[in-house]
Amino acid sequence: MSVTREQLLDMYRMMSLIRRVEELAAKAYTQRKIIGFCHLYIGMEAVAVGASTALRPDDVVVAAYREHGQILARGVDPKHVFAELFGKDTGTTRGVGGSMHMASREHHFWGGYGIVGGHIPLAAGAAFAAKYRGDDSVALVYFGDGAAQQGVFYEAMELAQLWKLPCIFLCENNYYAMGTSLERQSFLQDMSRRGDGVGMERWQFEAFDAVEVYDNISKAAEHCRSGKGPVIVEGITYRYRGHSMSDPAKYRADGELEEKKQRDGILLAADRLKKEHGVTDDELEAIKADVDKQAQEAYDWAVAQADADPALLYDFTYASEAH
Ligand SMILES: Cc1ncc(C[n+]2csc(CCOP(=O)(O)OP(=O)(O)O)c2C)c(N)n1
Ligand SMILES: [Mg+2]
Repeated sequence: MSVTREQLLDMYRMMSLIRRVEELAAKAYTQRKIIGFCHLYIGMEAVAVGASTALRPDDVVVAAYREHGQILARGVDPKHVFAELFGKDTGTTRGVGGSMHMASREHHFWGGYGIVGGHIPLAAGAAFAAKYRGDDSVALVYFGDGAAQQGVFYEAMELAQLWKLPCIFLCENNYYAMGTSLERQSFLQDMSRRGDGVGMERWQFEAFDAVEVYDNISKAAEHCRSGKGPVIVEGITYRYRGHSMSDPAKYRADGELEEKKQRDGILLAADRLKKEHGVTDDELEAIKADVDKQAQEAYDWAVAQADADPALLYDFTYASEAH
């Protein structure tokens, strides 16, 4: 067993927290408390939680726009995530970014970006910085199967490989890019094979079980830290909701969602905790209740915060002395 009982309990708690935060966000969106786009991470929690558990606090994470769960998994308080969603001054990006633009300097989390694939070179840049400084931190970038069709992704991989940068390219293959299924958008079904063209270490793995994700990302991080250069890994996952809040996801085959839910990351972690560590149903229920309370308190706190200051709007567009 690669993770300890305590780590697995923390992973179970974090996956449950992400799901609850996302459920509350979905509700808030329908009440127009959240404006603009909103992409939920429900169903994919095991990826961010397994990956974050395998990383060190000083490692950099770069994310796209489906990043609420990814920033929570790095330890950012749900209060600030909700505040950002509601456009409040105490949000992760002072309320001027919203759902698609959450970042935390303290947590080395640099997201999110709405241009599909456009964020991937930033991770190569962060990995370059780590190598230049001579520390052994790594950069990990999350991107989708759709982003793996973008040209800029190849350029980032090529430079990372040429300069042996400590970068983990983590493709979250959830089978869809908006409403377009993987078979309709890509000849290759295994995005890690994109690495072959630049001679990069690569592999594909199933990312439904957070422990499996932990093992694979630990291996990838070890590879990068030992100076062997970047890796590209593809985690097979699935999103339960539509692409964004405006998508009812009618393009799925009948029964597909129900089938995928059999391998729900929270259920798999609960199974492991019970079978491998003797954790009881009551203990798991208590964690769920505690998480629900934490999420609701964070939500209520955020609703009561002051709105973002419109005068800040341009401050974050260009670097300045003040920030
Ligand atoms: C350059 C660019 N092209 C198109 C879009 C519109 N768009 C937004 S998300 C998306 C799908 C991306 O799918 P994927 O990379 O698989 O990520 P997922 O949403 O599944 O997490 C598209 C085409 C965009 N935002 N940017
Ligand atoms: Mg996708």
